[in-house]
Amino acid sequence: KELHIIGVPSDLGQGRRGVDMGPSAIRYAGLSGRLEGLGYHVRDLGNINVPTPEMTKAADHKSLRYLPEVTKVCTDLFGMVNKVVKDGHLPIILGGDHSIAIGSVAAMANQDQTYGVIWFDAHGDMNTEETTPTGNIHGMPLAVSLGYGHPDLVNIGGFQPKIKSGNVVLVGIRSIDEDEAKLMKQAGVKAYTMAEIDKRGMAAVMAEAIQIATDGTDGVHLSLDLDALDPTFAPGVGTPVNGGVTYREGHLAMEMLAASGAVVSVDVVEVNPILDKQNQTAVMAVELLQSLFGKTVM
Ligand code: DIR
Ligand code: MN
Ligand code: MN
Ligand code: MN
Repeated sequence: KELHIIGVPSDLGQGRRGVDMGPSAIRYAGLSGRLEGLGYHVRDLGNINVPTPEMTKAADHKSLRYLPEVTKVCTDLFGMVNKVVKDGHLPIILGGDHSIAIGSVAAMANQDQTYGVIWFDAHGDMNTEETTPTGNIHGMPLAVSLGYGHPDLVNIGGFQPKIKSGNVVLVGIRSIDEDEAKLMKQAGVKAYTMAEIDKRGMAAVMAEAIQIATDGTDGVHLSLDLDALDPTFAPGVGTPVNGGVTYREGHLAMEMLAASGAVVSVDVVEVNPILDKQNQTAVMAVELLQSLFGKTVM
């Protein structure tokens, strides 16, 4: 299996500039070479074309900012990831903000096989137009994938919902909006908070998460928001939240996913080099991907 990298330099789903430079920062941190070092054939397909916020003069929707642009970007990404998977390769999608996962999850859901989803995040990403406190679509992609939200987003790819809540797991959450929590409960998404990771340990939590995401499915899509990690290790994200996943907990989670052999596609999102120190968040992302793709001590 070849690893195919797709960059999505979008900051349309986020309030702050800079996360559009995530794909460059992650490439600069040596992603392709590190994965080749593990014995993979790696192909970088370049970036999807994404408009900048400054290009859009149209009246913006307050509770769904840049809706037409995000819809277009996610539809393009859907097409590209769809082709990579149909050709038998494993897509690694570099964000950009987390709104792009609407496109990648849609593409995985469009295959003959079924996939579970493990969503690493400080946030729930379960807001809708009705619940969002910010209007930023990067706070909505999990809800959209489950069929909740604006029809333009929910229907990308021409079908919905993309995933069943019974095979979806959130890991690392510690910042959930009030009305977002209601939808999470209603949707029945399994969510592992940081408190639960503290109490039970990452190993126990990940063993359960992998069990849920692989139960009756043919593989797992990992959506990795770098803000799941503690800002000590990943300061270069748009919405850092203290009390996150540590360096070793993050690697343990990736190592357990590697051992499961279940991961078939990955998003790496929310890296913002402008807010970073010495590109350490992109370096962290690359190191986590090395563990995810099988790097071990010996
Ligand atoms: C917040 C922040 N819940 C929102 N979400 C973020 O805007 O909906 N997701 N940062 O990654
Ligand atoms: Mn997110
Ligand atoms: Mn987040
Ligand atoms: Mn986000």
